[in-house]
Amino acid sequence: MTFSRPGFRHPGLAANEAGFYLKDYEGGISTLCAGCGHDSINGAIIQACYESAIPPHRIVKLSGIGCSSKSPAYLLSRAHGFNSVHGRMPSIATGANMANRDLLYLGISGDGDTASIGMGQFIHAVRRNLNMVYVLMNNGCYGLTKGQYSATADKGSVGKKGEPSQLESIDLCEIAIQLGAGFVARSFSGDKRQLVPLLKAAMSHSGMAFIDVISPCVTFNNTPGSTKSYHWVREHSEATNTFDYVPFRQEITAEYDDGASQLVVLHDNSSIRLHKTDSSVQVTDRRQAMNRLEEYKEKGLILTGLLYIDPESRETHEILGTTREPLNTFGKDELCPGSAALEKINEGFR
Ligand SMILES: Cc1ncc(C[n+]2csc(CCOP(=O)(O)OP(=O)(O)O)c2C)c(N)n1
Ligand code: SF4
Repeated sequence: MTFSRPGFRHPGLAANEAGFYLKDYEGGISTLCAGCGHDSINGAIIQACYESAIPPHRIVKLSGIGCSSKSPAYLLSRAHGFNSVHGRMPSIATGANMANRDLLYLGISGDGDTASIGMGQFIHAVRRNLNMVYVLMNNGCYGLTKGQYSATADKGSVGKKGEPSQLESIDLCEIAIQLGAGFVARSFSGDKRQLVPLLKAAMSHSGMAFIDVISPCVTFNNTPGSTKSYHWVREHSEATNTFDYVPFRQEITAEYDDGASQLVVLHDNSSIRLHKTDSSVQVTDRRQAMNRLEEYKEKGLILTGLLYIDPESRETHEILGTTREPLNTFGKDELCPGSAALEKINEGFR
């Protein structure tokens, strides 16, 4: 059953620079459990798209299967959408992106969807540095199928039923950094102040922007012994940096404390102004990013914020040297250049 929102909008609410209201970015009413972290992330995505003034019809929302993957029903009802099979979102995103590079690809997945059945798909999309925003709603369990541990559940973490998790957990941020994602961040569904600017920066980044958002499952994995519960994450998270996202059209008037801030310019000339909690933190250094993640894990802490960024990142189309034009804009002449052109191509293979 689909629950749709009433068309009413508060007359006092302002339109963004593209002329759209917050309402234009909303979707159907959520059917997730009350208090589910995924709903907060969806709210942050809606806010980030509205503030970034991206026309909704320029966005493609994609997902797999799971409570998290139901999210595209709850946001961006005016965007293009594809709800794929379990774990297959990255290949659908790859195909669509190859056909039309002009749209913003927003993939939403769960830790079960990505770290188990979809792991092979995930790592290859990352390795190709596909130009997309990949939001992982990470609750450490399979919410939709009643709370079994997922591969991101920490060893020793205790869910609602059964034994503590016996296996090593997979850290998808480390994998993303290692395999070449140009933008990797971790956040918490309960921290909108951090998550919204992270999403806006991710949308401006060219290449794979992966955000692992810890998102408690209130029904199956919000127990005192779970490392993905609201209580645990609030008590054990540490931000690597706080930052502002500065859109290109805005004048950049950064005030820096010596040695404590860093400006990272993104491909569209927007920028991220980082305020580092520790001035030795170098987010553009891949090895440091990996070490930092491990260091905090050893201390039993969850490191949040922007973990790694490569401002020189080259996305799939740049690597492959493909055409700038979306394939659906090609006419007969481009698609069929004639036998002389074909002969020339064939000549190159002889
Ligand atoms: C091919 C296939 N295998 C298994 C399932 C059963 N299944 C549905 S959702 C899911 C896991 C969902 O976990 P996650 O991606 O973490 O999402 P959550 O529900 O926790 O948000 C599984 C195993 C399925 N739908 N399809
Ligand atoms: S079962 Fe868990 S993940 Fe699914 S909607 Fe409920 S709280 Fe969210």
